[in-house]
Amino acid sequence: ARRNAKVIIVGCGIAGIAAAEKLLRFGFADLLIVEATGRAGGRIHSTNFGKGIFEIGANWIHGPCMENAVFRVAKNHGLLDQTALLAENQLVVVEGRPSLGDSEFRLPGGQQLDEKMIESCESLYAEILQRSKAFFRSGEPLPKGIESIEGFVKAELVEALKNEPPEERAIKLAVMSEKLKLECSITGSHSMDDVDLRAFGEYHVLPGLDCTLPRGYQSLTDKMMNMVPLGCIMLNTPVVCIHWQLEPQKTDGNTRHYSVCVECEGGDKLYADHVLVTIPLGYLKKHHTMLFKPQLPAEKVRAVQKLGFCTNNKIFMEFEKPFWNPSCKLMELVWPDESPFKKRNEAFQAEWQRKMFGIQVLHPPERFGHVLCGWIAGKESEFMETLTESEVRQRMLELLRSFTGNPNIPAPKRMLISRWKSHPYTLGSYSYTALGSSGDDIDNLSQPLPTGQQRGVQPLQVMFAGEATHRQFYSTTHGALESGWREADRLIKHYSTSNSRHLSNS
Ligand code: 6YU
Repeated sequence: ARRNAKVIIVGCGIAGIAAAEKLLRFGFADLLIVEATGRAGGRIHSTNFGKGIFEIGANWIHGPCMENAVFRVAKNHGLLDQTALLAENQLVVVEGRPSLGDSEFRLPGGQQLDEKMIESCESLYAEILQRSKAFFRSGEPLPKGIESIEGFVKAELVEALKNEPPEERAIKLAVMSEKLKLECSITGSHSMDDVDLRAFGEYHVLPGLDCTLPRGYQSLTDKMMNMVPLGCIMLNTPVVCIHWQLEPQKTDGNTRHYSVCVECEGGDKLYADHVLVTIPLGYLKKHHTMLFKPQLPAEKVRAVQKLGFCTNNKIFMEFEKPFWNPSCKLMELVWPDESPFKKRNEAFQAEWQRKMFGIQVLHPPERFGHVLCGWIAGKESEFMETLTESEVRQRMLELLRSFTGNPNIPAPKRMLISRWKSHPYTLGSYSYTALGSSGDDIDNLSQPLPTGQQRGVQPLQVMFAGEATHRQFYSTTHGALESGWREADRLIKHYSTSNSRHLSNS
């Protein structure tokens, strides 16, 4: 087997790191990771803030069980606490909902909603979502005229709430509005109307009670990076163009022929046999026409365009002392005038904070200090990114004062705001199956180029990994990690078969 192929990995997030680490382990020593920013980890980004370590990007291991590759790697590196390692913890089924803990549902003015009513709303909502996934599993036709998750939820609500007295119905619909906002933060979409009803079931939920990494999510990518020699990484090097299908030519007096050339900002050209692209879908959407020469095949472009990529952000606020109930882990914000059936206000800029489904209490305070985190997704989240910290602080203070009914709450002493849409090399948070897309688009995105085998043409010139290329686990760290391994395996397999005769001469 030949292991002297030159491999360039574009992007040093968990997908790129996983691929590099595996390829190095299998003897591919001529390897380089080229990363646009000054750090490894990508959307896994932990930072010190106040008393603790906070996550700007990925938060939880979703479905921490032995089937979850991130769980296994974190466990092997000793990065998990005792609770996460408990066998019973790995068996809990949460159906993809992060475990935020006990919630309080509040109205403006501070009034708390009746627990029984909330329970009935929550179980109804969970049932409807469960049913929405059945279309994917069974392949049965969609209800006439309904193609999105929100469309389906609304149709089910008409039926389920038809006998409710008007007042009860109105408040339940307001709670359902909040649930749909929460769903947007989970899927990372602007509206659940943008999420495809049939494709929604494609995402595979693993068992396990979602857990965090006590030393920060980045402790995982830091550990994985320890296995990649420093000489294999170029930071602060944005790639501007990937030239593939190169004609045989001489490069720098070297007689070896390479099929791919990675052109970096500033003009540096790096030649390779294989380039693994782990760039986020948000960046591909905006830059794919300039990023590849020749351009991507039409089918790949369609997949890039059809799959969804929007924004989910967090607003951390540190306070001198807590003003919240110590048993409350999440304050869910219900606006009584909202309903999934009301037309959305397109001029949301004046009241962007309404999109925030809730405010999480970071727990325990010994680890985090007195910190709250507001979660907000979609266009309102992208608009929030354009505001100054003090504008966001002021709006958050008004929101907190209103929903606690306490006009004396002091302003947070420190803020930390994620701004994923403005991140030039991510341009959003993570992918989702947008209306009209399907798992086939995800598979298309993951297919290496050139497609098909031609004599004398180097196979696997441009390969693709990253969260958006994983059919079952897109949008997650474990999906990204597995996609990196998948592409490493593809190369390892390629060089373990007689196909290696197609490799260029060295
Ligand atoms: C998870 C979680 N989590 C919250 C928020 C975010 C994400 N995720 P990377 O981007 O890491 O790396 C690519 C690199 O490429 C990067 O370093 C770039 O700088 C570089 N690059 C780009 N352009 C370049 C160029 N031109 N040249 C060179 N380099 C270039 N995942 O498991 N648990 O709690 C969360 C969350 C706010 C932003 C998350 C979470 C997503 C993960 O962070 C993400 O998938 C991976 O880190 C991506 O790694 P990568 O290597 O692919 O790219 C039913 C149903 C619905 C389905 N969804 C349900 C699941 C919900 C997912 N949950 C997310 C929620 C949170 C809170």
